[in-house]
Amino acid sequence: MTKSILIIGACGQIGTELTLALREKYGDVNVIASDIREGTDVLMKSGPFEILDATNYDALEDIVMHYEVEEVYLMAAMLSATAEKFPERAWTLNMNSLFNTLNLAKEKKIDKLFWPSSIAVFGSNTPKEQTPQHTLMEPSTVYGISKQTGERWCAYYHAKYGVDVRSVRFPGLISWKTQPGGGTTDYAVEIYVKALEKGSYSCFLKKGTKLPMMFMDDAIRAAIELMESDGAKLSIRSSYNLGAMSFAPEEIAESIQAVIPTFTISYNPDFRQAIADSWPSSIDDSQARKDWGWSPEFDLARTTAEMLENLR
Ligand code: VAH
Repeated sequence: MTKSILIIGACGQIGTELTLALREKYGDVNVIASDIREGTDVLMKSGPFEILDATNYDALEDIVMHYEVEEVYLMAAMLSATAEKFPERAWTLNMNSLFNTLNLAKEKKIDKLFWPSSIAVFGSNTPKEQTPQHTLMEPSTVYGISKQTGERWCAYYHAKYGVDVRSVRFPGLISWKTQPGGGTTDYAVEIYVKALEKGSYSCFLKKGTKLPMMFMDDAIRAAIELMESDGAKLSIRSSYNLGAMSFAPEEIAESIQAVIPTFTISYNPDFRQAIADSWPSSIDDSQARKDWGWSPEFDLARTTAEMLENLR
């Protein structure tokens, strides 16, 4: 019997590609996409879709009961840069959507939940290189605070109620199918678009700002592999560190110049520089590799090739 899966926030940067990948794997009709607004034509044409405000428990429960949903991927959130502009709205969306899904699992209305955390849970006094799975975490952004608190609630609901919730701390994600929205790492997507459009890019982070990054195909595979792994082997129910590569803006520029020699980059840091400065430079994801066999497949050169080829 194929499982019934609900994606909340299916029109976002991760949600769009996650929905298409899950439909490919489990069949279009078994994967229900939902979001506060409609998404890309490709997404909307590929299977069932419901308009859903993830902070509305009754509306969420109706969809879960109607489609007999067994697994939920909760991808709806307000990201770091936007959350600094609307702190209360960010907290409400990021936390109430999580409580709604954790409570559905507690009441046994769904069997399993995936919820993405982020490297944003770390702060300026966290060790920056090879940031450990367990370490000092004093996030200084609304988004990071909501993700750190969310991790604690996930661990609590697992320990107290046996909820099967699984999570990874995503680094900055690079994709071409959907524009990212409101993130500090979005420069790593914009740079490719501008390289093709204008041949130059004005970067909102300064040279030398090294951050953990990942190509979207790796991120989608990580979420699905974690959800399909043997729960008995999972020693972390807050959120797993997850890594793939780390680089600074000038390194992306160099990888683009290897393909487009005339490409130029300039640096004009804005308020997002302080956010990026509070985050790690690289991540120790050895616990994910040990517990459920994580292994990334995309490095910067392969990412640049994929981005330029598909955006062209
Ligand atoms: C953001 N893309 O920039 C997200 C992510 C690690 C960064 O959480 O807010």
